Amino acid sequence: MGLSIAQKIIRAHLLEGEMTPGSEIALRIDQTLTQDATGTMAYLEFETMGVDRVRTERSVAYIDHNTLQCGFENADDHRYIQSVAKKHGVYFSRPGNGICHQVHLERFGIPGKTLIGSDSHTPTGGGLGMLAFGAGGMDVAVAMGGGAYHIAMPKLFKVNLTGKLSPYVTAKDVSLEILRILSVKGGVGAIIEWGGAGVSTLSVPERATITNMGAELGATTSIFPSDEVTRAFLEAQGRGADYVPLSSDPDAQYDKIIDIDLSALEPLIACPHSPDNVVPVREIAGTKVDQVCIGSCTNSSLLDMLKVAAILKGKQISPEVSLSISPGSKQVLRMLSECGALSDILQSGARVLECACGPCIGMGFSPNSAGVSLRTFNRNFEGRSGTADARVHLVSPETAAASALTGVITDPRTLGGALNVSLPERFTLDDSAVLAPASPEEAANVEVVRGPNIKPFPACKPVEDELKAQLTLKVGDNITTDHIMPAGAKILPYRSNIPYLSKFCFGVCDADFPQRAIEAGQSIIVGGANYGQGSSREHAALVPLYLGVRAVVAKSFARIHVANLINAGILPLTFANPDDYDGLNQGDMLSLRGVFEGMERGSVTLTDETTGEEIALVCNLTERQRAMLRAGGLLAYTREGGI
Ligand code: MIC
Ligand code: SF4
Repeated sequence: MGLSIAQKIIRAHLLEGEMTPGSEIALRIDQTLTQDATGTMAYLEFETMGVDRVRTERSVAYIDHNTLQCGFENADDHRYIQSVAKKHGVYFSRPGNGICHQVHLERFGIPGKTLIGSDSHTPTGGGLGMLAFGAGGMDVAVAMGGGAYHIAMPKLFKVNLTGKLSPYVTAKDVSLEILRILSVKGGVGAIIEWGGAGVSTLSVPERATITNMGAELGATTSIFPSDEVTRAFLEAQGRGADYVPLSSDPDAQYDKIIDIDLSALEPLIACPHSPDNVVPVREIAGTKVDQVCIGSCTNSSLLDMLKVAAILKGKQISPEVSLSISPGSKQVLRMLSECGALSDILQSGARVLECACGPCIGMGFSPNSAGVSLRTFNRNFEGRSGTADARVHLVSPETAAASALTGVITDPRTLGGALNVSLPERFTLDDSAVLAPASPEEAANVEVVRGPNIKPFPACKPVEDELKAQLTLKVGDNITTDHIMPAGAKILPYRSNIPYLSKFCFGVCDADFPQRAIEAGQSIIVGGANYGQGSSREHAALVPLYLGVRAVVAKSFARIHVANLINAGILPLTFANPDDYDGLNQGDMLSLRGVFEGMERGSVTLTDETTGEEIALVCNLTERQRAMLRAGGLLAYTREGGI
């Protein structure tokens, strides 16, 4: 039987396991990336492993999320990351150089290689034919130390593209279309391969927009073939030597095939508060807009920005709209400036922000009260923008720019004409903001600089055979890690200070939770379906751990979050019968007995001591995960000699 692209890359990197969907596989990892908001923790974890120098082919530490430096906290964390990277063989991308995924695509991604990153949008690299996964910081630390990355072998979905996008219909609309079809849970447990005749009509940045937003489907990762379009992109980046062709065999088998005719698509928009709440733009055209933000790792490439500049050229934005533009990288910003497009953007009245995540992670630019914000980003979760009652919509750069001009939601096709924008044959190359690590000989003299904002890591405890704990929080379906551990300008500086962060845990759902959890001592959280979707932040596991959470019972979990819970030594359990969720009430005293045997068997009974009800739970863990939970999490497990 022929192999798909993902299967070919997995086979070439398989250290353990078999490529049977659901069974655990261990993969050799060629490259890693970190960003600052998850990176501090990842490097602290790496340091505890006692490995002198990273054992990957390339590891890069980016500073892109929290670049405001409102106080010493950030600046200190950046210095820590810069020094620890230098000492241990990691390249350091300075603040201002750009968003990790955009810069990695431009400068470091290589078709056919494996990449894990402590950021859920790492699959952006799939646009270049990399097998790239988002992961928790601990998993990235282990990979930097030369350890394997363990995942359940995913199912394979294929999206068969035909036709060609019409003017003003974009790769973002393809992403929104697949979200409309599959929903935010539809990709869980699957790798999505994009193929078909339509692929050759999409440039690498367009492909990367699509693989980036595969994270919103819950997919393990997404990948495109590596073809002549890939070669041209790499050559334009001065990296033609990195090109390798990659395609699936004609008889490769997939678990699901979805057909999308690019010619039939129209501009789409995701309405509040979920990326899968998608309708055609024309259906809500005319709605007044307060703010438009263009950028983020989804839509900040040179191609995106050139289209935006072409739409804005010679026009003024509506006086009612505040428009921000964050180019994805210094390369993009420089090239916009070199070709004059930056002037077109500036004369329109737009505000140009730093090449960083910025408003996407609530680092400023929060909308006004109940404001309607149109963003070219990938997430519109409630409260993520920093304004609790904001109404955030996700759109393409074309829809965003057109709406900024008119002041109302606007289908960009009404602009008329066509945008004649193409990628250059050569990008401006300047890697001066990427600092190389010290040589192995010099590394011993590099001092790692630690600021006072770095607080000790919360103590992980081994799972016990018996657990009696209060149900301190019951939440519904599709809870995101932004609900569990919010980000934004006020608290992002504290990503290396778990005690401080804990005050904000579940703040969006129930601000009293942290206090209640502390009073309860030990607790259990109950969640609905797709618990923990969204960001890879391991803080959404470490902070509950600090607050005494010992187990989470949910209808189902998102992939990265469940791995983070296990890495932190928190027991994840699912309902054998999802209807049993209804019988559990916040405040009930719950108990689990015979946990060790239950973990081996794959099932355990939960007793609700308050109501007397017994509930069957599933405990679906691999042998390695059981060992990690018995040891008290991944770090304890690696210290005991596991990998
Ligand atoms: C996000 O988009 O939610 C983030 C911020 O990039 C996160 C990482 C983080 O929380 O630091 C992600 O996607 O993993
Ligand atoms: Fe940054 Fe937003 Fe991309 Fe996350 S989704 S990496 S916050 S730009």
